[in-house]
Amino acid sequence: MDIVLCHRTADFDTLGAAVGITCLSPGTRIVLCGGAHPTVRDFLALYRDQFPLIERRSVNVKQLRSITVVDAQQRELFGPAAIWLDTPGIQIKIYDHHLHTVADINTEDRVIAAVGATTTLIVEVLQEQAFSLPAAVATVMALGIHVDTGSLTYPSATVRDAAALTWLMAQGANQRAIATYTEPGFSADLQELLGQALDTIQTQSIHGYTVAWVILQTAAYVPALSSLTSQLMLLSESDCLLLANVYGNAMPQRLSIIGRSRIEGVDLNTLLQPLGGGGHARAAAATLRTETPEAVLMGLVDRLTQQIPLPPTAADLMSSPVRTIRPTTSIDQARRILLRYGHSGLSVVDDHDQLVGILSRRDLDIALHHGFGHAPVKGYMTAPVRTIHPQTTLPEIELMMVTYDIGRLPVVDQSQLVGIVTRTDILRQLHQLKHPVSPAHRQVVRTSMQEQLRSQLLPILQAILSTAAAAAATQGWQLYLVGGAVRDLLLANPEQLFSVREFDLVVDGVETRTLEAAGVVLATALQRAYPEAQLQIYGQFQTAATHMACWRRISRLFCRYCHGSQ
Ligand SMILES: [Mn+2]
Repeated sequence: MDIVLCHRTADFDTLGAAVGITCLSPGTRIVLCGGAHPTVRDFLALYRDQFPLIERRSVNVKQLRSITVVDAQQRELFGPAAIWLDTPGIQIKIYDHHLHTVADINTEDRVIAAVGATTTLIVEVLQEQAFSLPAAVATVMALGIHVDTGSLTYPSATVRDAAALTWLMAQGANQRAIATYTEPGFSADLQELLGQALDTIQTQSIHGYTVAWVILQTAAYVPALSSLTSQLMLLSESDCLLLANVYGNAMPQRLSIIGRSRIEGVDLNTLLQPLGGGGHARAAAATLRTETPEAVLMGLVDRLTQQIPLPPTAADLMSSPVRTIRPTTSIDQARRILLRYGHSGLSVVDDHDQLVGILSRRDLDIALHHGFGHAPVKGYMTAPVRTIHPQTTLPEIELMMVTYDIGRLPVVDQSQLVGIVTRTDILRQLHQLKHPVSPAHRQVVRTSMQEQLRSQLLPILQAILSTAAAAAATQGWQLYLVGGAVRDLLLANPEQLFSVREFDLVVDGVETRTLEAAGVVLATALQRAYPEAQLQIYGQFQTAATHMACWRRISRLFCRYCHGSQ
């Protein structure tokens, strides 16, 4: 006899995977090892006859030939059926997608992969062997993938899960049944518990993330508490939630803990493993006996808050220096600058470099629409301006952008404008976070390299750059380091001082007209500072190069004047 075991409190993934196994090897019977999730129970009340289920007590252990285990690899999750795994000479095979649990079932035959649902692994075998499935089978397997991947929205969902769902749809999975069982209503009991949880939930803000916890006392074990946990997390707008349920009268008390998190860097599996629980980084659970449930929960909250990484701050995310204009700049000039540099807005500063307003593309459009191209921007800019501090965290910045619908937040330090964080900076960061990386390798996507230049560039080269930058500043120009030197600096070993053989510098300013011969002007200024350098001027391109001897090697500096695109 061949059997496939569904873990305790069977969910759709373990059931869907088990049903798939019975198609792969006909004659295999399914054993539910200890109850089922209420929604699965409701589903089976109608669909039971479509699948070859067998009661645990009807299994003739002496005739057992093979056991397939799906969606778990720990013996205790199979309740009393676990002893069957010790039957001498029995073939055991495991299919699972929990990568970080400690397996204690003795077999070499394992298919373990980082997919959103175990069912996906079985679908891939069925698809490869060109099976065609009855609609009820396709439906329960699709439910397994939908429920375990949040209909492909959880970070654990993969392309393989999506492909498996596509195939199951083609096999006739019933969309109406899927809709019914993926979003089940809350029972009266759960509704009451949810109310109680919302009244007593506690929250704490850690580095801008909301961490929440709640403890619920009930007379008996509550099934489907995991769906209540997900719902509670949504309603309380928390980023991480630990729900504890103390139940029964026996001493020590039974405590079950369910965790949900959407904070990158938090690993609930690691958090709950010492208590004998586990699961995934973002969803895990544990059940234990304890005399001090509150102390256990508070201990977990404590360790959880220590796991929360420091999020990137404005100082990490901002672009600097900021392109600024004066309140007296005309709307037409501002429009030209925006067009030329592809910015979505400009910071307006007064003569003391104090930020006095922001001119967004929207403000500009309004002014132009009314024919006020010649008017100064001060009449159309947004003021006062909401600003942030270099230490403002990513979650706080995101919240401000969403709450006030603003796309650019100037970063102000001691009343000086030091940078700007735009929607693009935030998206770049959030997008990076979508691809899981280990905390050790995670790094902020930096848009400013000034700090790196200051700390790593060879002092003599820094001095040359500073001289060129100062000369540019006196003309009201901005100077950019471009080309190979930037690439080399990005790739440089942060532990070592960095040297380059040549720099490419681009000069640019608001008024194209004043930029005439800028390369020549700057090269001349450099030559004044370094009289030993030779100056060559290439008239045609208004490019100048100074050849100068410095620090035992020849550093060639090319100052290129770059025409604007208009
Ligand atoms: Mn699963």
